[in-house]
Order: sequence, then C-alpha cells, then structure tokens
Amino acid sequence: MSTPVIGIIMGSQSDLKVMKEAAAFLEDLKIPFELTVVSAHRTPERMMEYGTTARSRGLKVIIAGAGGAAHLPGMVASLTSLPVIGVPIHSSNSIDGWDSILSILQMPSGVPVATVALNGARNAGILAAQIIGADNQAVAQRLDEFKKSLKEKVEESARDIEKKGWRISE
Ligand code: RP5
Repeated sequence: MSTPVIGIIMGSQSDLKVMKEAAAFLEDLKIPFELTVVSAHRTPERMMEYGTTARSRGLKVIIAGAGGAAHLPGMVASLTSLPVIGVPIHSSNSIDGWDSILSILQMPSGVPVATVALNGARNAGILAAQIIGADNQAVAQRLDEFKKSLKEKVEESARDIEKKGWRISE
C-alpha cells in the first residue's frame, strides 16, 4: 500500500491541532493517507471536487473534521458513497461543541456520517483503520496488537493500584 486509502480533511487549518491525532494513529499503523484543508463554506467548489473524485483517486474512507456550523462531513457524505467519519471540533466559533456535534450527527436518512466524540480525531483514525482492516490482513494484525496493548495498559494500572492496598469497595 502506498497510494493513500484514507483522506483526512478539515474545514480550517485551525482544526489541525485536533485532526493530527488521526494522522498520527494512521502513521503508527503504516496506513497511507492524505491530509488537507477543504472548507464547505469558503471553498464549496473544492469540496465538490474532493467528494466526487475521492473514490476514483483510490480512497476507501474519508475522515472529515469541522467546528461550529460543521457542514463539511455531511456535505462530503452527500457527494460520495465512501464511508465518512465525522469529527466535531471545539473551535473558535463553537458555542460549547454541541453545535458541531449535532451538525455532524443529525444527518437525514440515507446520508449517514459515523460521528465520533468531540475532538475525537484519534478514534476517527482508529475507526478508519478498522474499516481498512476489514479486508487487509496486515492492518488487522496491527489493530489486534494495538487492542492488546490497551488491555495490557489497563491490567498494569490495575496491578499498580492494587499494590497500594486499595480494593474494589466491599
Ligand atoms: C469551521 O470553522 C472550521 O472547521 C473551524 O473549526 C472553524 C473556524 O475556522 P477558522 O475561522 O479558524 O478558519 O468551518
């Protein structure tokens, strides 16, 4: 795999501080991705171009992040039959984040966006990798190792806490 199979897009460069967490996870898993800024409101033609050419360029999943009136994920989902994962971002024009969560989550029937938590770009990266891993054995194996490392971390912290003499309440 060297052609990007995942597209990470965001409404503004100011979203990068959140969205780079998706990129970091994909880098760890050695999954080729592309990353750019596409604004639904400021560059609608660019968004049309991105959404309508995504599949023919080899992408299999799109991760789209936006804040405030977060229309990018839903609009891109309307332009492609690829799965779109939406990342609501707490940005400078957010009230409290619910505005972007609901803008991305409450899609009409027929045009779903798989919405992760506020600023949940890392989970978006994980979910995108899992979609790729559905028919890619090498990626699936790396995801299994990742899940194992999560389990080991919890078991280790449980051992640490229990060593201090604390117990689950009786
Ligand atoms: C949204 O507006 C972007 O996704 C960003 O989260 C927010 C603020 O954009 P900037 O004014 O920082 O460019 O469309």
